[in-house]
Amino acid sequence: MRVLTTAQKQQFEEEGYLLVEDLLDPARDIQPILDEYAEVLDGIAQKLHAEGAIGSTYGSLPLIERLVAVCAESGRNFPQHFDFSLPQSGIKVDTPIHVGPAVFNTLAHPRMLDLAEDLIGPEIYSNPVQHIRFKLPARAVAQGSHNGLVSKIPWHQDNGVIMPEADESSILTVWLPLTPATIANGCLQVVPGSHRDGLTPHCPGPLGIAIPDSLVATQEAVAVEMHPGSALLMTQRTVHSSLDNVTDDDVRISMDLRYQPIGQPTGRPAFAPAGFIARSAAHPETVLHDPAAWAENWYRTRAALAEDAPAFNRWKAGENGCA
Ligand SMILES: O=C(O)CCC(=O)C(=O)O
Repeated sequence: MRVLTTAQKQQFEEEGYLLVEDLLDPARDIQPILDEYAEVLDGIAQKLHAEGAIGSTYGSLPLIERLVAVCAESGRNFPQHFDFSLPQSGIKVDTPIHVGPAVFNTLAHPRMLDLAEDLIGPEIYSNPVQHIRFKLPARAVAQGSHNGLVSKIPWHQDNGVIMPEADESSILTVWLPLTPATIANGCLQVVPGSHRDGLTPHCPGPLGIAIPDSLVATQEAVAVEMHPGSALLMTQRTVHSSLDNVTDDDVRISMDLRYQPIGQPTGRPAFAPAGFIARSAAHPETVLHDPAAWAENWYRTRAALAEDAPAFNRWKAGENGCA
């Protein structure tokens, strides 16, 4: 079923991004994801309490308040415990990952796939470059190295953080807030039309792989505030970043998912076993429907990468103008 109008598709092509309101239903589609993560947080809080790292499990608090309390008191964050992907270095056989059924059901949600079909056609592959981000207020962020799953993300193109094999692929990013995304709690900002300028050089830096600010038309950037259930679409060349969460007690929770036509390189060959065919008109029998099988594919990927982790991106300090 079509989701986008011709005018919306045209806007996406021209601007490189599109805000789609009310794609999913917050009560029916988003709440089960938050419930699943509340269970993950409960496990973390119980363990920290048993270790004596926190004086209370904060079991009576709702998800956001509980996460802030647990992180602030323990001085620790748990991005990898929530994420449904793996880090780009240091993967071990027991690196935490959460690949639960509510997450899979979101990746495979018929409305998501209808939306993707409008832009990339009926042969749809779920690209395994994907994350959940719990963007914390500064007082709950653990001191030490920056982590883009809990803090701001610098200017980049998604094409810039994957391998060159996918430079000609048509990867669609669907960014989905699970709680309101506001300027105060660190929503995304995009540079309209930036997808037309090709791949801009990126450099490794303290906030991760980033386009140097001098190469970004920051004065043209648009901050995109969003409601849960709406979706922000971006091409793989759209320049974007996220703002800092400057609230005292709010957490911006979001998923970023990616879809592409079946058969094109994903740009993350290291995660190959974890990608899957999400919809196929030509070969419906190849579609993955089983959340447990998907989870198992991630566990297999993790085991393989614990043995041998290849490169995850192309940029190196000291090359291509990078300091
Ligand atoms: O959610 C964020 O803060 C950043 C997300 C992002 O940059 C992406 O999905 O490519």
